[in-house]
Amino acid sequence: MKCELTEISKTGIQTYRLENDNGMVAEVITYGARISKLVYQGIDVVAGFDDPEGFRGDNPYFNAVIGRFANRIGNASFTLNGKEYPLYKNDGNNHLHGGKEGFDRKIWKATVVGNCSVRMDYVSCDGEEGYPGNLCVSVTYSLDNEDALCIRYRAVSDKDTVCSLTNHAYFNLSGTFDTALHHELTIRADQVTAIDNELIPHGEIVDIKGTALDFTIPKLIGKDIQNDDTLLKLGNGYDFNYIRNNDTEEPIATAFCADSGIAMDVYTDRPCVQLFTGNFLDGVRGKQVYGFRSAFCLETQGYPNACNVPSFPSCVLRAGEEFRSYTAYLFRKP
Ligand code: FUC
Repeated sequence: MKCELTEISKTGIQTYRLENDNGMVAEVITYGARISKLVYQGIDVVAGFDDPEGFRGDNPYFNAVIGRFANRIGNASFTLNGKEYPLYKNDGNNHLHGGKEGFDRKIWKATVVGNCSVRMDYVSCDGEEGYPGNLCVSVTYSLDNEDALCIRYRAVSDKDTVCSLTNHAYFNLSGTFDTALHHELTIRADQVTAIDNELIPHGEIVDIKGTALDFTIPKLIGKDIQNDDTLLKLGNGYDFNYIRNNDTEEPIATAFCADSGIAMDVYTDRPCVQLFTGNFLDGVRGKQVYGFRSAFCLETQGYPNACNVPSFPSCVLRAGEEFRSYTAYLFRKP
């Protein structure tokens, strides 16, 4: 097992390379604390760029840490302790994935913290993107010999704030990023948060058993994606927050690609996962060309827009308390 600094780009982005005893490799860069490469049995399963500088260009959050608040906040504002906090509107009238310059666009400070672990630290200042409180965030990537990439999130604020962190990895388990539609997917969730026509969850929770959104029984992503289900039309494909049924011992989701024989289990202690089927990908050129629906994302998260919906579990992080969560992507050949 090893973890080492392998490259410093022309603007100073550092690349850390983690390799386990089976030869599985994860590369993580300090720009956005992103996964730049994830190679399992010779197949790189994440989208990205060979040159870390490539991530600075136009791409929809490729494999980055998302914060301070993952997914959307309706109307780009929330009220906490009686005070209203206006946020940056970077998605129509709404706030998406942390704002104009979210955690995905920051340079993080890297420290090797184990024989196959690197920790990335970032301090988000009071008022950054409109959020209250100085928030110290650390995200630790570890690769183990079970072929799992584990991400541990920690954050502490000096004022009450809101916090929900995720990683926005774009996966394709086949080796080519031609299409994501041929992956068989399981999501252990009977419900999603309903959305309005700006994709904002407003509080309603819908039962999806037996509908086109249902992945409780393994199903190809492409099977029902053209269905005229109202929510699917709104999302222009899958772009939904699934609320887990199961406890955290079992994966919240599993993806499988018959072409490569690779399966990926997603373990997390978060209550939800956003399935996004690359509906906004439009031919970004990187290691490969990433076209419409060529990759899928399983973004573990708290309830989107929770800061505006009292019936959702709270996303408030009190001053001095620690936000902690983890997500692990386990790779195997069944
Ligand atoms: C996902 C989606 C959003 C957004 C982004 C790029 O998180 O929920 O709709 O487009 O990815």
